[in-house]
Amino acid sequence: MSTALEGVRVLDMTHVQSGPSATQILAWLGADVVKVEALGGDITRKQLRDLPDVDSLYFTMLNCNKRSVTLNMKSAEGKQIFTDMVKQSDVLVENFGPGAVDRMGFTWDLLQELNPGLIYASIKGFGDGPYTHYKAYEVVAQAMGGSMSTTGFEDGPPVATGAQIGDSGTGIHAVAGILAALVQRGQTGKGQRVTVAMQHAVLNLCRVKLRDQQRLGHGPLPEYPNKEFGDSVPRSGNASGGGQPGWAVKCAPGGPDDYIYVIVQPPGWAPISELIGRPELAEDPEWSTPEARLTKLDKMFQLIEEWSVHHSKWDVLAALNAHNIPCGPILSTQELIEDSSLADNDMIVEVDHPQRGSFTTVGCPIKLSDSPVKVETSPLLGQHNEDVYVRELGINRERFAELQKNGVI
Ligand code: CAO
Repeated sequence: MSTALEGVRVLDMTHVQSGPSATQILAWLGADVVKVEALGGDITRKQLRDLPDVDSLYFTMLNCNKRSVTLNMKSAEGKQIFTDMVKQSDVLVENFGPGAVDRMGFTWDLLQELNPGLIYASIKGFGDGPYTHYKAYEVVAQAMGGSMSTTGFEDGPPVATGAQIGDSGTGIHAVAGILAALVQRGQTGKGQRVTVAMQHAVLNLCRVKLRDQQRLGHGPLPEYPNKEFGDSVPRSGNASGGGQPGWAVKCAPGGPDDYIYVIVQPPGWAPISELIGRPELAEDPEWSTPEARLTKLDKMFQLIEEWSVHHSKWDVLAALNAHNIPCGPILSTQELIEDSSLADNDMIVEVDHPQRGSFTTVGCPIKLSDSPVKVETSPLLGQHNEDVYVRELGINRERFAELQKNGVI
């Protein structure tokens, strides 16, 4: 079967997480992704290693289905080879520190001249302005995009979220931009520049918090558990903050992830009252309407917890779902990696790796009926030098050996 991005060639100059997460998705959608690495390789190959002398899971889990070539972009011959590769590519993606590709000598003007159809995507920490030249990592973007100030409890410090919204969240935004540019190129024949800033992507994901910032101008936010409000949206713990109240309540036997997140929609209150052994609350005007409950959400969830604490999160999940009540047990990483339904959905996948044996990774969450994804290993450093340089670029074997000897590849 063909794949959605068959025939699309991506020059992948990404490293660490944000960029690699984007190009991995492109590879899963069928693009031929050639990762161009400095001779020492993407720094993450050696970071957080769990086994000696083999590519780390940090690298293998973000670089599946790609090919790897090494190329010294600071050498004259390296630049020439890169020029030839640009001419044969549809998309160039990079996430170096600001200005790095320009300093290599490849400005957008030059890249367009070399290949007018090229789509050139960059991920940076920030847009134009006072922070343009600043580097950024995941939690920097969470800090400056609105996530940290709104995450955590009101009496504690700002908190980083485990979901990598700054890196992989930005990567997904970059994929959307690249795909849109490919579609537009189909109409115009022209490539274009795609830029995504991590701060902007996180802000986009924090959109509803800016909704609440503006609502705050008209008074306190009643669906927040907070009693006092200042000038900004406060950290609101586990409150959903949305139209339907929710909270994480404790379950048996009381371990760190023995909680379930419960949402109380209006029709859910009667069955919940029944389940928690307080059927009279379904009719009690003090409790029976969403407006009545809104003033005492903490007490409402306390009542639910007095029941849930005697049952496992799995039993509570079944009991609540029997009444169509939205809820979600808090799943630990161990529970997730062992979850057979995720494996059945190809979301937890075993991949053979030439050095590691096999490793477990997270599969592709985007399912296309006519473009199936087979997750394949990340490449070893420079594994595809010969494929790309000799067979595809037509460099003869003698020059190939010279390039190796001279530290160009
Ligand atoms: N050949 C020769 N040199 C190469 C090369 C190659 N193939 N590939 C990269 N390099 C060089 C670059 O030219 C650059 O050198 P100069 O600074 O001399 O121009 C250098 O390697 C890379 O610089 P960097 O600033 O990207 O790397 P860093 O480790 O100092 O910073 C990071 C890392 C992530 C902070 C920075 O890349 C960044 O801000 N990126 C944009 C935002 C981003 O994506 N952050 C998310 C990272 S994931 O958490």
